Amino acid sequence: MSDQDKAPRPMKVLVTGGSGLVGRALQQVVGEEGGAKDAEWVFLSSKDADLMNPEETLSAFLEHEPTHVVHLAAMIGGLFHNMRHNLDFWRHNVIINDNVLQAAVKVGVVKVVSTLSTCIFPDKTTYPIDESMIHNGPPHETNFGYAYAKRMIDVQNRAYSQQFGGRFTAVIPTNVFGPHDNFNISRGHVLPGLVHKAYCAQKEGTPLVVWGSGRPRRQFIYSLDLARLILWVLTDYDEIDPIILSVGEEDEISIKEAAEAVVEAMDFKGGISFDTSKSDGQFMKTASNAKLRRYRPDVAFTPFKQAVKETCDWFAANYDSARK
Ligand code: NAP
Ligand code: GFB
Repeated sequence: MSDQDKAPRPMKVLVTGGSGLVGRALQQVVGEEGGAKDAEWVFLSSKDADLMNPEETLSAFLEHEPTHVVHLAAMIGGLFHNMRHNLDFWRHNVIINDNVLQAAVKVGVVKVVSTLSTCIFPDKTTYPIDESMIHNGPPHETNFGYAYAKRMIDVQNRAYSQQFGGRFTAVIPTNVFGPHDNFNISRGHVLPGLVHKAYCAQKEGTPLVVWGSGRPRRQFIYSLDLARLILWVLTDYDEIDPIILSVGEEDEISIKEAAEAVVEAMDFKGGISFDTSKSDGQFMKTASNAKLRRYRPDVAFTPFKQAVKETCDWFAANYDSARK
């Protein structure tokens, strides 16, 4: 019996990187609010398969036979981790991405949603950045390894979709934060780093040290809001071209303002100091969410201070088990 005669397989979604910040948010949203109708969900961690290994990757895909994939798995980290490991960020992500997309084709996955980042856009650019600008020039020198690896997903998506006809697309989140983040101070991102540092400074009676000048600007999206949007992309977005998933330009804040939000959420009384010997990294990467709003005029985001408070409360309640 040909494939065409077979009834379409029931929807089964395989999530790579299911144990990370975004993966755990997706698990929560699917569990509490329902995922795609009647779909079965499988969330992988590296314990299930090392996606750097092509055999283990294919074996996981053959075991689960997904119809859809949300590809979150990656080597990721904050500015300072990227600055120290550009080659590792390039190699790990290029290998993981090729293994995952190749395995998806081999088991007949009909749609893959991969993840880029707003930090992969050209450093010298006009603002706000939009989806058309990904390949218009070199990325910032602090994270070029990660940036080029992620940009190749967009190239692969076009090639796979052209050659095999599947719908391989990608989302482009801005800086994400929330429960289950990587709170490691030297390898993690700014918000979890500030939460962890404020928690320790509170216990030690020392000031909160913010790295850099505090002047750079960022847009932050709460992991649960991002998870809801990824779910929408999985079920309702049919372009191969990627889509930025971010709060609006008007919600961009400075690192100093982000630190002040953490101080308020933790009721921290120890004062803030700035270690300007540390890099500021990219000053800004203001992204437009106009394309998202064209599709989803109703889109709403958790108020930033509420999201920071929920993240701080989660960290304090899960300090012993949190990644730090
Ligand atoms: P994360 O918290 O660091 O989680 C990474 C996930 O990838 C974990 O589940 C990890 O598994 C898995 N993984 C890493 N290496 C693996 C390997 N060799 N084999 C199998 N699994 C592996 O990352 P995240 O913040 O959730 O990011 C998810 C996606 O969003 C990434 O593609 C990232 O580039 C993108 N993104 C993130 C941000 C952000 O600010 N966080 C911003 C823009 C885009 P283990 O738990 O077993 O290690
Ligand atoms: O999240 P982050 O590390 O990465 O933020 P990027 C770096 C900015 O926050 C710099 C300041 O301006 C830092 O000086 N900062 C202040 C801190 N205190 C801290 C702290 O305790 N920890 C950290 N990490 N920063 C990343 C890319 O850029 O964006 C990655 O390098 C990734 O590839 C991520 O895509 C989303 O936002 O600068």
